[in-house]
Amino acid sequence: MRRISVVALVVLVALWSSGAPDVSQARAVTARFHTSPPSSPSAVSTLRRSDVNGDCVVDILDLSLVAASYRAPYPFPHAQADINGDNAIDLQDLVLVATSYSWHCPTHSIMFAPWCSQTDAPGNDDAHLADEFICFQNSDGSAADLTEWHVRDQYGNRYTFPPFTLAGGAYVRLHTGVGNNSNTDLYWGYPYAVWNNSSDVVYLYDQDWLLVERYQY
Ligand SMILES: [Ca+2]
Ligand SMILES: [Ca+2]
Ligand SMILES: [Ca+2]
Repeated sequence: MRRISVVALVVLVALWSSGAPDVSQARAVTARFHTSPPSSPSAVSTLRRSDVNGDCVVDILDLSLVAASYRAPYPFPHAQADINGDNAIDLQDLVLVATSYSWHCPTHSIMFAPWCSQTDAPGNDDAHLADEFICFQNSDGSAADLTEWHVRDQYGNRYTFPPFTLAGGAYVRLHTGVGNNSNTDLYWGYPYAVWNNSSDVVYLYDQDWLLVERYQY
């Protein structure tokens, strides 16, 4: 109910500020694949970036900062309010904060790692399922137990981690297809491609289904 109220507030603020949303501005955030960790802010998930004021919780304060910068000319009053990094502060940013509402910083540091992910396998993805993979890195110094954590895409396809520990500073690739699990590679064993090539959303939940990470590409 609280989230519905927030979304309603977002829509009201947006309509009050600018009339009907400008659909022409809607565009997907393009994922960039790297061979090493990038330093660009685009590597930080929109979930974390929704904490505009950096106080480790996404709440009305963050929403108000985006609203205060709504459609402001560059330089923005609050540059961090451009959640999706498209150089405009608009309805997309408000919605991203609203859909992250009540998120708290996790006590661990498992993040989606676009630089070691490959959502578009070479050739036909359905014929090369083991070559389609997403990647998570542990940016903390200590190991993290990911046993029975969950991954899902925007359509609700779900994967549950087997007994697995990700060492501090390490990363793990989750392949869509079949293979032998190791410390660096896990295999979903799914019969079809999961990750859209152009845009999708990666959700990571802990063992209690609390959202840890959400990354839109
Ligand atoms: Ca905040
Ligand atoms: Ca934006
Ligand atoms: Ca794909």
